[in-house]
Amino acid sequence: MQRRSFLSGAAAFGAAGWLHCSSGQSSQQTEGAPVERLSFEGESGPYGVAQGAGLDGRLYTDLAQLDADHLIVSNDAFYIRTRYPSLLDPDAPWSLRLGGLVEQELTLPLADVLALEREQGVYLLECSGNFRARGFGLMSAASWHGVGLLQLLERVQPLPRAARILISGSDAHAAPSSNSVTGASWIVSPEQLAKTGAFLATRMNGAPLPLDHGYPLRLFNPGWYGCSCIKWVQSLDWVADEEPSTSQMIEYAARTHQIGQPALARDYAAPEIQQAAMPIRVERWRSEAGLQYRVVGIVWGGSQPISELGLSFDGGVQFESVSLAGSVIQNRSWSLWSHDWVPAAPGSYTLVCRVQTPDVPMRRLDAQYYARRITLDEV
Ligand SMILES: Nc1nc2c(c(=O)[nH]1)N[C@H]1C(S)=C(S)[C@@H](COP(=O)(O)O)O[C@H]1N2
Ligand SMILES: [Mo]
Repeated sequence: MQRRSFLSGAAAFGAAGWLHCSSGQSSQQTEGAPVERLSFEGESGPYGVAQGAGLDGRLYTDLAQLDADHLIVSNDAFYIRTRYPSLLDPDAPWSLRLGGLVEQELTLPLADVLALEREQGVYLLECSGNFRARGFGLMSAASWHGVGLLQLLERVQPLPRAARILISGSDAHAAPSSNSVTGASWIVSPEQLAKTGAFLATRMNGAPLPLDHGYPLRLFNPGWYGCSCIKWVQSLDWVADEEPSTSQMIEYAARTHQIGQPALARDYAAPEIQQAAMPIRVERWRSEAGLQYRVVGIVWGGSQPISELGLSFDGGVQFESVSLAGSVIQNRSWSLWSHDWVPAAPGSYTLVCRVQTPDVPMRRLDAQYYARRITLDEV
């Protein structure tokens, strides 16, 4: 296989709606080899279009469009789970109340919070209910501005019984939902805050938070599932150690892999995204040398850099090694990988990934949660 010609021209799918974040040099033109993108079975959009309202509002991101020049999703294409509550008024004044078990409650006007914002970096967000039928499109990455939660909490004096922090957002939707519980709040411990570096996001890709993404303030817990990242945040309350889990925590207990439904917030495990990986597209290239296939994928989650991935085409019986060759240097966002594939025959293939590094927790890879299926009519 002629690897070099095969790997040039990587920007074939560079698309509107994605932020171009390279130095501007690389792979703008695709010469020669026409390339097709094969679709995964049982998956369909529409992608990139906001649909529905309130708690049932969604936008699925088209992950197949990711490439080295488009690793940040623009605000318009970023996935949505729950749209802007219809009973909120974006023009009304907003404030953040710091209260609960404190010596004296404090209300900060939005401007005082915004005055503290700073760049936080690029982080990925994934819905714990991400699912195959919509191409696992409930996942995106953006660059964020915000204010550290610990920094805000310094403004009030907790009482001795105060042990945890309840972060509450609005869910003022006119229409109820048949699939979701109304009420959006999450409880974290100060230790968890220190570990994740949680912040109240104020900007997404440099712009003020879009309405659907939590305007004007949304919680961001780096490394945790999206369900914990409360939008339209109105208050931070110190609460006691016996504080019950919130309705949002209970609703997402199974999806965040809790044991049962922990009644108390202190028994609720941090909803961490463990090491994950999946293919995002299969490319078929036609050249003089014949047909060539390339699998492009992502790795994300986890808490330690990994250097090698296993990719299986037979549902996890045999694995080919995919070197990540220094490309994965952090776990905050996703990283791209690619693998030249020489299928033996036409037919159906089930693609699954695993991580070879011992002792790396990867619950969803173990369960083949992100398996994707493709049929080749020719090789
Ligand atoms: N107030 C509020 N915050 C919320 C939700 C919600 O329904 N209401 N949904 C959560 C879920 S399940 C996810 S996955 C993320 C989605 O954030 P996004 O729409 O900005 O991508 O928001 C979280 N924050
Ligand atoms: Mo979610």
